[in-house]
Amino acid sequence: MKTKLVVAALGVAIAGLAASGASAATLADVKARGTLRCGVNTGLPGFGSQNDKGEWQGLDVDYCKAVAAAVFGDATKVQYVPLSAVQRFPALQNGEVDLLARNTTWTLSRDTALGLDFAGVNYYDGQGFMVKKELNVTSALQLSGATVCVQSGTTTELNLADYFRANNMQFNPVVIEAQNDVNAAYDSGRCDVLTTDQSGLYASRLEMSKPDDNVVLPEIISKEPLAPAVRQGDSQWFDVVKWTHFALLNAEELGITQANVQEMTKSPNPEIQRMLGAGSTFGQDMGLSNDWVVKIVSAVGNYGEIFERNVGSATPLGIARGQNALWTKGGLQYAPPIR
Ligand SMILES: N[C@@H](CCC(=O)N[C@@H](CS)C(=O)NCC(=O)O)C(=O)O
Repeated sequence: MKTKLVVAALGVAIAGLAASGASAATLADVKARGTLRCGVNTGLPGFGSQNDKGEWQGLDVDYCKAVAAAVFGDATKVQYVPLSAVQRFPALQNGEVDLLARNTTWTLSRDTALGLDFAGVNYYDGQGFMVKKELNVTSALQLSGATVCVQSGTTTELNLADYFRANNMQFNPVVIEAQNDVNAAYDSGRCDVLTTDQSGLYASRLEMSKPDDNVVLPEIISKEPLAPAVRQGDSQWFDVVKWTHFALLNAEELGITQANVQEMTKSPNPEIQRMLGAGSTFGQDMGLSNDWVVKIVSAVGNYGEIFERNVGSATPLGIARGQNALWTKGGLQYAPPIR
């Protein structure tokens, strides 16, 4: 009985894949198509948004570019597919995108029931609250009875309910699908509180009519490890995305930058030589070229450069490295070795 059920469920899953044209050979499909289809945010400054020339930019967007550079040696071979929180998982499941790089929290149910694989955390985040300064609130524990604006289809919505319940507090949720509308609802005074990932709060604050009239409260109520994701069941493609992420971290650790990567190919350091393809076949073993890391770092720099360019202290978001510093600098970012 149990076996029959499993077989039936598998049949539905396989039929779903066949109907959508998604296959387990994503790397071959991407190469044949000549572009990577990358699911990104519809517009989250610092992570995935379009500039005034219509060009995509952000930390997640740089991950799309890094994977395109690894596959094609050309970071421009990306077709960006903007997705709302609700749209993102079906788009990956049905093969509309090859990679989802959209401030998506790695959770058990997404990794199992939703059939995704997460390639590694490209930003350690956590959920927070923003309120109007005039409310004179200094802690989230003072928010009982508040009206809270939140985006649907997110972990945010679920954590919000848990937090208020756990602290015996009441709240009135205003649940909205598009983040722009969430921001507008809060800005117009329809809600007392806006809640989302801390990174998103800093981005949202920039979009308020008077950014300085808003304050982000100190409490972080959840773990939001944001991670690029692929469909389950395609280890080769999963490896390409996972090791692109690890290459970006290892490049930072070894001091390989966008500016010096060509020079570094002549380095006598065996670790750097291995990574940049001298005398190794690591790239080829994954279905890429052996200078895959040179291509990635030439296109987007290392992880630290991606971070600073998009969300770091010199950007409007002004976020410190914090937990996103390398493990050698007191942070959580750590990659297995390339050998
Ligand atoms: N990390 C959370 C939240 C992701 C999320 O969608 N966050 C919102 C608020 S920062 C967002 O990106 N909205 C932009 C949009 O949908 O255009 C998750 O994976 O569920």
